[in-house]
Amino acid sequence: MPHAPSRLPTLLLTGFDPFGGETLNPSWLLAQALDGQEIAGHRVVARRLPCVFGQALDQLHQGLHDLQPALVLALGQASGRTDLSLERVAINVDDARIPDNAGAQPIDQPVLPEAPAAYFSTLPIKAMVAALREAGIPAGVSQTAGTFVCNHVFFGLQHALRDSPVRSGFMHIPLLPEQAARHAHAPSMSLATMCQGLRLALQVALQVQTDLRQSAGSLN
Ligand code: PCA
Repeated sequence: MPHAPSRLPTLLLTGFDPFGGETLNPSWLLAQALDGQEIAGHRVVARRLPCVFGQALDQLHQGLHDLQPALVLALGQASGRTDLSLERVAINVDDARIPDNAGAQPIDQPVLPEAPAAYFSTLPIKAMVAALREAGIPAGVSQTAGTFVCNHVFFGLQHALRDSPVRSGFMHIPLLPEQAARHAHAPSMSLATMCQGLRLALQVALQVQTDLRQSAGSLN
């Protein structure tokens, strides 16, 4: 029996506003491209976050509250990246090399003063990377999400869901070819390839989540 759309559990995808002089941010284009789609029995809902310390986390928290998602993946642009980068760890540091879109430039500040130094992604990042590579899509595990607004959101996300069974994580993506064309030797990836890769990565994340639930159930 097909589910009515509203009955499907929600998969929250976030992307960011353009920043740093760009007129677009592929992370939002990618989230938007999957908005409303069904992936492995889940309905994708895309939310756009401002590239602003504090405000981005407020809006993320609002999305978590409104949507009560079953899985969350935040996306961000990372110039210089050559592949779809599944981030392993979020650190409790805001240290901005450039101002955010509201002009703030925190240096050596904690994201959340009372929180631990770091959180790991709770997504099956190795399985996601393996599936992407198998499908011919460049992907890798990244050991740092930086210390700008992306890491800030990733850290706040993992903190918000720290006692929850809901899995969450962050993926950095390369520039689009039209962005990379304005710089010398800048790596890029087409939106179509990113879309294909993201759908596959999410399928794997949801499948592993289901497998874990089933094996947990079988222990009871
Ligand atoms: N990338 C930035 C912030 C927003 C985005 O898309 C980062 O990597 O921190």
